[in-house]
Amino acid sequence: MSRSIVLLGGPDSGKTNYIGPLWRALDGGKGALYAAKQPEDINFVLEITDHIFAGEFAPRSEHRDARRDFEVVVAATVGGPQTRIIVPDISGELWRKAVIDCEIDPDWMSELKRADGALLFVRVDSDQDVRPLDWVTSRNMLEKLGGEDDQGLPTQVMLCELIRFLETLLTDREDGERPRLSVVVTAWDLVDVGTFQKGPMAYLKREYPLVAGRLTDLKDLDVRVFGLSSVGGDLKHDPVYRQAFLEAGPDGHGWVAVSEGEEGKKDSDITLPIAWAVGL
Ligand SMILES: Nc1nc2c(ncn2[C@@H]2O[C@H](COP(=O)(O)OP(=O)(O)O)[C@@H](O)[C@H]2O)c(=O)[nH]1
Ligand SMILES: [Mg+2]
Repeated sequence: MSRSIVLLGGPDSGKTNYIGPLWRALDGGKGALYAAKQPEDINFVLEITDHIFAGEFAPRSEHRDARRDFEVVVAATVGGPQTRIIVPDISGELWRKAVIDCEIDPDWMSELKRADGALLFVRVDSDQDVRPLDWVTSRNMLEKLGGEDDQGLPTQVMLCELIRFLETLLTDREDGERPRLSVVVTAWDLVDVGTFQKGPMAYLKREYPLVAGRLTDLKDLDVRVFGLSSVGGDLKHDPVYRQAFLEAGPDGHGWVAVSEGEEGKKDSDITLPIAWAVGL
């Protein structure tokens, strides 16, 4: 089995809190994809689901030196073609290097070159957008960007660079089609009704116009935008939702909002952004 898909996103974009519910969905096998093998680091997944089952988001990893990549093998049907889904645990420092010095970590680079599809995570209301973080605070970068006032810019610059990497590095699919990129707007449960109905692409156009423009221009990638709520609501700030979540049991709360004419519709299959990137 040679196919792989990478899942990327800056720090705090919702990757870890997707992995837990994703594993439960893949293991349950009710969605478009199921898990063809147990993940090697099943403890990592269990640590995440422990938090979520207790009605909390999994916290950010404290020990940044202990890198924890996640990998799971998925398939659509028993005995059908398998794909490795890889979520590299990329530190703020590595992001900074990639964006500022255009220097990608060799392991990460070879993963990208092997992959024929990707998911890119962007989170709604990420406080990392307004609160400086390691890959944004670099004096170097702020100087390069000019204004320190435009808080949205660093994230956009990072995302645009990432899209450029994906465009040049991802490999063509076996069927000759362009590599697929699922752009996933996470914590989609946080947006207001109007924003929800306009859909995640309209959200990107408003909040990240450079990124949205870049996505519209892409020639070498086939792009689709999804809204995602890994746990179905705001466990941190919405006690009523949290209570309902705890009472209903741990699984099946997450959903995906699909773009393109079907905005406003929730699908409970959170494997969909991966399934589309795989080519289903
Ligand atoms: N409302 C809401 N917030 C989420 C969801 N998923 C993640 N978050 C928030 O995003 C934060 C960062 O998520 P995390 O998975 O740690 O991001 P990572 O750094 O990319 O692994 C969490 O602490 C939550 O506050 C979701 O489905 N809904
Ligand atoms: Mg994480």
